[in-house]
Amino acid sequence: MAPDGEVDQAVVGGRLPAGGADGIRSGRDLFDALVRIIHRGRPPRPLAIERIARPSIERFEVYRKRSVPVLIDGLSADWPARSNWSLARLRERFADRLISVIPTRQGRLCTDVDTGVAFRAMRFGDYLDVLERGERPDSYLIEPGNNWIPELSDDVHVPEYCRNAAWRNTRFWLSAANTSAPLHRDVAENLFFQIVGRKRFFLYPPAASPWLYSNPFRSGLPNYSRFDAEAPDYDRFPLSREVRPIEMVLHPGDALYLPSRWWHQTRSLELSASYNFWWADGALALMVRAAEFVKRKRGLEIYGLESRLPVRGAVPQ
Ligand SMILES: O=C(O)CCC(=O)C(=O)O
Repeated sequence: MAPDGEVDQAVVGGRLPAGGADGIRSGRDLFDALVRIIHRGRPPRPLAIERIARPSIERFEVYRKRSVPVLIDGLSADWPARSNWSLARLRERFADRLISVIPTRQGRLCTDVDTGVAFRAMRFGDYLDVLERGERPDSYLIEPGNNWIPELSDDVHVPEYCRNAAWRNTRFWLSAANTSAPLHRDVAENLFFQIVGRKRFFLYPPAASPWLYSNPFRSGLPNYSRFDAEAPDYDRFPLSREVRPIEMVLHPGDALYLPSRWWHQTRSLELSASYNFWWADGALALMVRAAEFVKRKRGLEIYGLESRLPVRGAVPQ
């Protein structure tokens, strides 16, 4: 709901759309408008992403402390996942397991601004059938790595950068070509590994948030944006024209360090398998736990997501 027009006029200062369907509709929009004013309406500058070979912990910490994403070569070179995650091998090992998926529409993750995302359980073999036919399932396999198919964690090595983190979580992502996840951000640090196929990422720094039309704080998806970086609608979201995304394509073997709160939108360009580690220490770990607590209280999806699904890793009879 748009608050009264006075607010609109007070904060516009030439930077905000005057009303309109996606002008100031919530407290969040008002908050973002104030932050834009504090930044004198200047969005963050574009950044070039470096590619480096396996850094020492000390070198990695330089990027982490500055909240700068970086592409890292060679981190998964010795992972069994690199040979184990063909469709045929996955079928051999896990066809009868249950997996968790989020429904998709035309390859795009289904989200609901009121209720968040809804996971479903299905038999892994049925999901693989569709992928093996070269078709796109009507869902995206997004699997909490250590829960449903715990053996997946034997195929990866926990990176040394997050091995001793106070809070850690993982996910396995398997999708057909042209499956996409909308623009969103997470509180935790993220090291994202592309194992099979190529995946495109659009990234924006946290400082771009006031230009990205976040959902309201109290929505089911407070960490998601209403803006689509792949198909920008600048009539509805004129401010987003001022922030250009960083676009990159991850290839098998690439790892992307995605710092806490960086916005990201993804699309698998071909059949794709990925794995990521989220982690947090110190105050960030407290924030992650607080966010999980609030989401759990509200019945929304959380990183671990197990609470919503009926059975864990069960073999259907
Ligand atoms: O791989 C994807 O499609 C989404 C990845 C993602 O959102 C994440 O790692 O936080």
